[in-house]
Amino acid sequence: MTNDAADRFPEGFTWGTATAAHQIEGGNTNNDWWAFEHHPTSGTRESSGDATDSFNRWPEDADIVASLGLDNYRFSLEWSRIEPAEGEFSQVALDHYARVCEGLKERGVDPVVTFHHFTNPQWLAAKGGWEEPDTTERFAAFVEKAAARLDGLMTRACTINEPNVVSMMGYGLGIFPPGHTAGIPFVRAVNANFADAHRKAVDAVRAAAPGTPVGLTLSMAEYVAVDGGEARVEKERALMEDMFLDATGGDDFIGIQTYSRHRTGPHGMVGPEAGVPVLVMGYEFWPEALEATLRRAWAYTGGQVPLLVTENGIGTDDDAQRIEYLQRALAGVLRALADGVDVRGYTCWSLLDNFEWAFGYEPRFGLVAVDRTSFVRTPKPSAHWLADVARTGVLPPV
Ligand code: GCO
Repeated sequence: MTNDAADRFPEGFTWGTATAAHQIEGGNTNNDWWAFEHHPTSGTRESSGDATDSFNRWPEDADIVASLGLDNYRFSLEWSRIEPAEGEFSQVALDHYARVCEGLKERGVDPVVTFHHFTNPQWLAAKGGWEEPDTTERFAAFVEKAAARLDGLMTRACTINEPNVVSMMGYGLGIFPPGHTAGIPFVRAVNANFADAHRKAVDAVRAAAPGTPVGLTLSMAEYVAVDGGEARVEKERALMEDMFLDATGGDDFIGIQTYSRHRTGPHGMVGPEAGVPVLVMGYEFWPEALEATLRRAWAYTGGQVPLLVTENGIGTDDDAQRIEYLQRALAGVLRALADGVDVRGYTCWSLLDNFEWAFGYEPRFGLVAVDRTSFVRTPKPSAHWLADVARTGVLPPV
């Protein structure tokens, strides 16, 4: 680690903020998450319901991103709206997302489109979901269709969001759909399907929307070996990260998504360290994890593919803590840049307080608060703080 990092981001470094369809649109009743939320034993705290009503209010969201002067907005397509039954595509849904892209561009904001962000159409789940190798073909067909409609409108395409989280949470721990606790070999098999689907999706984007930069967005953590946990760390990372990093060769970027660190002993995760604040998500307040994961992704892949931070942020009701988190995380990005890690941009999770999956609406990751009844949006001080950094390219001292 060097101590002489500049306080300024390089020319062309991009700034954005992110959301995902199911977390903000509302009324996504035709996907597996909706079914899971409403299943009495799933453990999900509440229904996504109307979410932030962004299916209707996306112009307001786009106005906010533009008013903050951010370069781009990353959002996701809801597969169950676009392909409500297998092979049956909704022109209205495709046109909707095309309008979102156009609306962003009219406001000077680059659309960054994620094709899969956790949710699956219920028909796909009924056919076996991601444990079924044929799902990779079905996904590629959807990607090709959607990419063709959005050709020329997307600035970047992200194939699959955090496939490692979907497989571990859904097939290992049972807290995401389909709610299985099937064991590590099963998780590995699902991972392999996701890695294969990513490759097929890259090909589909390149065929249908040539020239659109495309990559995977991967959840990473700073793994710390505790009490002789080194071998265990290697095993966990191989399953959670390396299987996917191995599938990124030839991509245009790798999307790095980091929130905290994992302390791992010889038998598995050991939880937070005494004295380190623990967030509502149950993990440590540890903004330096971003620097660690950027360095690891870069070293592991041999610097072959540029990196983009496609998610980083914090669920908290204390917005001053959010600013501290962002500031320290961004200081880590500057240190990594100073050491030659090719990081092209930073995307904050999230634009809005939204539906945080099994946790419901309690964790608030937004730069912008959303009233749960009126849907009124109110930017927080952290939104203006990030806007200033993006505008000036200068990080105030930590
Ligand atoms: C994630 C996600 C988001 C979460 C965020 C905060 O990719 O895990 O992309 O959906 O809301 O990470 O936990």
